[in-house]
Amino acid sequence: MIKKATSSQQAIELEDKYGAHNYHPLPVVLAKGEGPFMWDVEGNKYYDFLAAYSAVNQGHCHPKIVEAMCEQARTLTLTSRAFYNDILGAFEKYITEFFNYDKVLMMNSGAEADETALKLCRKWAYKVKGIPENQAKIICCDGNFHGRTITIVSMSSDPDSFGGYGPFTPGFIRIPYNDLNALAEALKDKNVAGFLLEPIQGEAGVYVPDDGYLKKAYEMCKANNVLFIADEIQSGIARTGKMLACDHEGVRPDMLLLGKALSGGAYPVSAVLADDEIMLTIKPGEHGSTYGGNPVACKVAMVALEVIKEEKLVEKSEYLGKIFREEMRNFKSEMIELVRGKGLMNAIVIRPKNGKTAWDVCLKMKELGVLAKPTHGHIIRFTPPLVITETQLREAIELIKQAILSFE
Ligand code: IF1
Repeated sequence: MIKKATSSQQAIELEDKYGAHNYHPLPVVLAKGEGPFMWDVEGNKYYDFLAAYSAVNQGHCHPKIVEAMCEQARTLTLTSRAFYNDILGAFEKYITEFFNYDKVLMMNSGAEADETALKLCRKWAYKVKGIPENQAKIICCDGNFHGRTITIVSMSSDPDSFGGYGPFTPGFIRIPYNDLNALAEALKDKNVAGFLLEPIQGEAGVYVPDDGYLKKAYEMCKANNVLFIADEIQSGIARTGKMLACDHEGVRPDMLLLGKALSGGAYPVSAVLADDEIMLTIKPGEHGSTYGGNPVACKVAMVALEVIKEEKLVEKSEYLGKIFREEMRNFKSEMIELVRGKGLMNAIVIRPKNGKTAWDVCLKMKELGVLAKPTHGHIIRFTPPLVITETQLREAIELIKQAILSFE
C-alpha cells in the first residue's frame, strides 16, 4: 500500500528525488477535488482555474462519472480489441450520433488522437486523393500544440517542445496561424493532404483567430481537396461556449479530435471522428492501441458527455465567460495588457511590473485561494471547470483582482 505524503513539503521532496524533472509545478500539493475546488494536503481550499488544461470541464470527481467508472471497473476493464465487448459498439454509436460523423476511432491520450489523425490523413492522401506514396504533406500552424510525440513536435515552432529531439518527421508545412494568405500559398502544393489546427490555440495563450478565419480556411481546404482537421482536444466539449469551437463559425471539420474533457478528467480517453471515406482507409491490423476504446473509457466518456448536456455546460460556459472577460477588462491595472478568449477559455496577458511577472501573480493567487499557471512566461490561462457557479466565479474574480492589486 503506497503511503500518501503527509505534508506538501514531503510530497514535493519525493517527486524531486524519485520523479523525472519534466515539469516545474506551482508549489501546491493537491489531495482532494470536488466540482470547481481542490484542497491541498494541509486542507487549504482552492478554486481550480486550470481544470487540468480543460480536462475537468465537468468538475472534479463528478459523482455520475465516478460511479460509472467504478461500476464498469468492477465488471470488465479491458478486453483489448482482439475480441469484441458489450460496451464499445454502443459507445461508438452514441458518440458518432452526438457529433454527427459516420465513425470514430478511440485512443487514450490527446497526442495519440493527433497521431491517428495524421496517419488517417496520409492514408486518405494515397488511397483516395491519389497523392504519390510518401509525398503527402500536412499544413500546421506556428504556435501549435498537439502533443509531445516526436512526430507531433516535428510540427512545433516551440524550441521547448522540439529542442534536442531530432531528427524530425518530414512532411509538414508550417504557416502563421490566423493567416489566410499563408494558407492560400501553402495550398498551391498539390501534395498537400490536410490542414491540422486548433480552432483556438491553447498553449499559445488562448489565441483566438479573427472572425471568419475558420470558415474561410475550411472553404479553401475544400476547394483544394484538402482535409480540414480540427484539434478540439482543449477547445472542445463546451469549453468555449459552444459544444465545439468550430461551431462558432458553423464549420464541420473533416476530422474531429477530442480528448481531455471527453472523460471529465477521470480517465485518459481520446477519439478521432470522421466519415467513412476517411475512416475506412485504415484496414484491420493497420492501427490500434491496447487500451484504445476499453470498456471503462467508453463508459466514462458516455457519462461525461451526458453530463455536458444534462447540466447545460455549453450555455453556462458562454454566459460565465462573458462575465469573466467583462469584469477583467473593466478592471484597471497596469499589469493587465489584454484579456482574450471565448466561453470559459480565457487568458490574461500580464505586463511585468516592478520585476513582478505572471508567475508572481500566480503565486499570489495561490495564497488567496485560486490556482492557475502561466504559459509562455507572461500569459495566464483561466479555464475553470464549467460547473463553477456565477457566485463562485465572481468570488474567484475578486481574488484574482486582489492578487494583481497586491503588486500595484
Ligand atoms: C503537457 C500544453 C495545454 C492539447 C491539444 C493535443 C494535446 C494537448 C490542443 C495532447 C495537450 C496539455 C499537455 C500538457 C499540458 C497541456 C497543454 F501546455 F502542453 F500545451 F493544454 F496547452 N492537443 N495539452 O492542448 O494531449 O497527449 O496531453 O492528452 O504536455 O504539458 P495529451
